[in-house]
Amino acid sequence: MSHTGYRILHTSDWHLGNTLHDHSRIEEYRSFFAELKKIIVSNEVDALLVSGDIFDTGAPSNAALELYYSFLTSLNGSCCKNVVVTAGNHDSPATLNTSRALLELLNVRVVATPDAQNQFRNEVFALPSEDAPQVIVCAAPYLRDAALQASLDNEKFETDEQFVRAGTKAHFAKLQKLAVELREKLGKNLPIVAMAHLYAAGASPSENADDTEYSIVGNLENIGSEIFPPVFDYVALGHIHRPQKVAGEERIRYSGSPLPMGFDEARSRSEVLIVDLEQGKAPVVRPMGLNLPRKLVTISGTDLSEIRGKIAVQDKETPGAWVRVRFTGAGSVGSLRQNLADDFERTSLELVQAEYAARVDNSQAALGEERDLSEFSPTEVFERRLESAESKFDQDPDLKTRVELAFQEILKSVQEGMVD
Ligand SMILES: [Mn+2]
Repeated sequence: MSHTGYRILHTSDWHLGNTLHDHSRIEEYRSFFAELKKIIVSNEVDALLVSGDIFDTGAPSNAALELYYSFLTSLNGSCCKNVVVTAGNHDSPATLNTSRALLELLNVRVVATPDAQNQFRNEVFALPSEDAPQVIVCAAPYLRDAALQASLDNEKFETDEQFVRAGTKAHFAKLQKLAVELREKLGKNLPIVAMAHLYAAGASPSENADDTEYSIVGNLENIGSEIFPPVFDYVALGHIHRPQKVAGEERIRYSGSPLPMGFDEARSRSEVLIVDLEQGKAPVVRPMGLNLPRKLVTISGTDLSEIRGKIAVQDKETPGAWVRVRFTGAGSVGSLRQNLADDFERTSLELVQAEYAARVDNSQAALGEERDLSEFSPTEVFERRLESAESKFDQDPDLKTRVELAFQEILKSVQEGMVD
């Protein structure tokens, strides 16, 4: 599909390395990347923009890193001559920066750390190059306190919320100024695209009533969409996992995450966005649907026989699905996992999570000792052990983080050993 102007593909929130209750999702990611490559090539996309949360954790597994590098390398020599990757709140800037110089050789630009010393000039550049510019990009990573503080030139605010709002606004005002200066220098009326990883006011995190930890994280306050005035022809947002426009504006969009990050985010489709940018014209946005390689399904019932009946039906409707069982009745029937093991054995479904709704709804009760060990994930068990050893970390708070990272690393290598 040939085109005039410049064609970008906007995606975000890959969360590579994500596991669902200790089930590896590597196969789903392989399928996503194969589909993404196909969309890029068949639509002759010029540049790929990934707006944060590349990895699920700051210490991604080797398998997650391998997926990332293999995919980026596979674009070399294709129509997609440029890639821009920004850090999200889940990413460790240091981790992304380890390969920044190397990826630069493949025309992959990694923006993980706002460079306050240099007035954030590392976030503003022309694509595909300054010699033959087609678009100007303001690529802001997730803004932590230091970057917000520097953007505000150390002005003080009463509340965290005011600080985050004002800091974010000041940051994009600085980027806008740099972009307009660059546009004047290049002497062309180039479109300007912003990338950001934040929670914009008017966006809804999830289709479900229960928001997951992935939807609203950290010190994210609602950022008003007015921080993106029309000088930004398109705003490629990350952070919210459900694709949507912000404040009804065609040009301000969340692409959403390609995979649902848990049963509360289960959905029938995901998407990436193709955006055509041309001087003096409004951008044209086309959502491209993605096939979800594996369905996530919740089966709930007030007793075991109701749940058993639904398992048989679900097996016909969504073969191969991963299942969360929610027991919504009163009282307890002991370990749901053990009770239902034979039933799942007879199907193509996989029981990933089993829970008592009453205990989840009352998280204090969920911490009671009635739960069977099999209902805990290895991470939950380890976290409990750490809690009981809390006093040992008093001297060195970093030690706890290092121990947690080391545990995740060991866990991932064990899990991936089982998959591959
Ligand atoms: Mn995310």
